Amino acid sequence: MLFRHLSWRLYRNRHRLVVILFITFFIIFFYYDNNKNSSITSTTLVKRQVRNINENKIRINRETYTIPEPCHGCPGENGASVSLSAEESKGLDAIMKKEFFNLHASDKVSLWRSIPDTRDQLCKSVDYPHDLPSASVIIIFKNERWSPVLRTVYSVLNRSPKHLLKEVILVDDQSDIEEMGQRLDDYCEEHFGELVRILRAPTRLGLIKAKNYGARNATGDVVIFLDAHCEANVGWLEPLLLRIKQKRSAILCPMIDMISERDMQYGGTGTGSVGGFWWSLHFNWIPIPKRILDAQKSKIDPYPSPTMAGGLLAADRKYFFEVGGYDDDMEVWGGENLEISFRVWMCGGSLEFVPCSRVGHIFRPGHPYNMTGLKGKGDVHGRNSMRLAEVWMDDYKRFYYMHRRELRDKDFGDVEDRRAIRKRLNCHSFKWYLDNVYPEKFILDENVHAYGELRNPTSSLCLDTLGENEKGSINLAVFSCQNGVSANQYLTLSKTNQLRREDTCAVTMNSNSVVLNMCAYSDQTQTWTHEKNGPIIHHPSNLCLDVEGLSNNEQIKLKKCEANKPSQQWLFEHYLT
Ligand code: LR7
Ligand code: MN
Repeated sequence: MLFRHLSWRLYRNRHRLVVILFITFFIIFFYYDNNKNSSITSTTLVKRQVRNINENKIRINRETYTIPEPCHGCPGENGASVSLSAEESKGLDAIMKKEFFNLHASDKVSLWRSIPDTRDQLCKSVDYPHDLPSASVIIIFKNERWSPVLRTVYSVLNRSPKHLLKEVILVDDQSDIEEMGQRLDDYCEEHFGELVRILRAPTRLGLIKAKNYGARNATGDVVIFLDAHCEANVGWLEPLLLRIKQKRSAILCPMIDMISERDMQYGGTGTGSVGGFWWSLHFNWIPIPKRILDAQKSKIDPYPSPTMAGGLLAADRKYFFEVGGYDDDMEVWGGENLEISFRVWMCGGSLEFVPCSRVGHIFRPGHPYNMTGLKGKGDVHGRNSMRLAEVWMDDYKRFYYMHRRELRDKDFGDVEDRRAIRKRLNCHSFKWYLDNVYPEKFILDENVHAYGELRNPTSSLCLDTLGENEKGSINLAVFSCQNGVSANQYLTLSKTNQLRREDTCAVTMNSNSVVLNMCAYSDQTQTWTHEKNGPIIHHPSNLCLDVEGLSNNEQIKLKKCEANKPSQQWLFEHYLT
């Protein structure tokens, strides 16, 4: 009887029962899911962010996408540095060794965090036309991690006017990281739809070919390359597109802000530099030459730079290929930035920095991928640079081989296609580039009275840097002469009477010791006079370089000049005047 009564009541309330069961099921499900995510590891953090997005019901669609408000009070907001608890720091050393940045800190930061607007005030009041060329943003990656890659994507989606962003193309250069496979495909399809495309490289391309591959598949008017650990800042896109609209042969670089690899802090960068290069074909920064500053009408106007750092650039897509894209036979990493810099200038285009466009980049002290290409015995930068020197630098390639003697008879592959570009576009010579684009560049055997090794014949000791890194102040020392073979012994007496290497000049710090400093920061009132086989006299002290009592590795000294004293006689390898 009782049973009958109960079953009747249950039957009468059956709809309510279904609802109750349904709710109970959901509570259990969410409880379980939350617990799964309660211990903080990099993957669970990522999952949590994925869930945040679901909760916010974001459907990104080409016309209407919106990205949630930055997460107030969350770690890393407004570009702040992120601290980790002792628990979260576990295993960090191993991560830093593998990834070369703090992945745990990155995973704590929202994928669409806010960052400080680092632009000059003037940039904020520029009115950009609505009608600008459209952009394809190409992000290449090899073994990059989920949170920095997606933060790069979100920063682009978040801070680009919708009507100007044609697409984001992710080029996966055969990453070995599982989460960047199917899971990334699913995530992108679900959240970004057709706006973000993923291309999987058929073989390991290396970053240079990966950029070509991405660009060949792009459909926007303009291609913009980004590394996969960047954050595009407010208003980054419009100034690039406007400049390309004005000049289709301008290749543009945003200003590169710093994201700390240790704690994810976003910091602005100064605008006081342009790109230069060392004759060893490494990139360097130099202070903006006065001639460039003088020509700039407003400090927020784009300004020319002799070279660019590398990765982050915008170009008219068709022009990019007309002027030769990147060299498809360069491997893995390096050299392509100087190659495109020389090429664009020599072939009638220009390379410009755009102060109002800012993009942050995580600078890592190493690479989370294998750097040995198949050719050139693993020295990918060396071989890539040979290719660029052989095609673009004419006789000036001698300075590269001065640094890299061992490469002189090495194979650098076939460069006929690259030389054909030079011919087809009727490009200028490298001398033209040096004279017109980079007149500040010191030419080691032209802007000089004498050059080569600097020998004291009696002792056969030569002045030598001992291979010290010349970025800081280093001692000028002596070492047995190497008969012109060692780049460490290369010195010049410049036309301005500096005792100078490529970018460092000899000066005295206290009365009689001699050091090499960056010439730009050296005391330019310190000069040297010398005649063949005679002494080298320092001014204004009127003391002479003297090897008396010195042996290998010791710092050269200045002593009172004495006529015909053998330890004060010097001979350069070559004299011009
Ligand atoms: O085989 C590879 N395949 C790739 O797709 C090797 C790398 N990559 C990807 C990689 O995942 C990353 O997204 O290529 C991108 C660049 O590699 P990074 O970030 O390891 O190198 P980097 O930051 O030292 O690279 C700088 O120099 C390179 C020289 O070839 C390229 O020009 C990079 O684009 C360049 N990066 C920048 O210029 C960022 C700003 C630096 C400054 C100032
Ligand atoms: Mn990088």
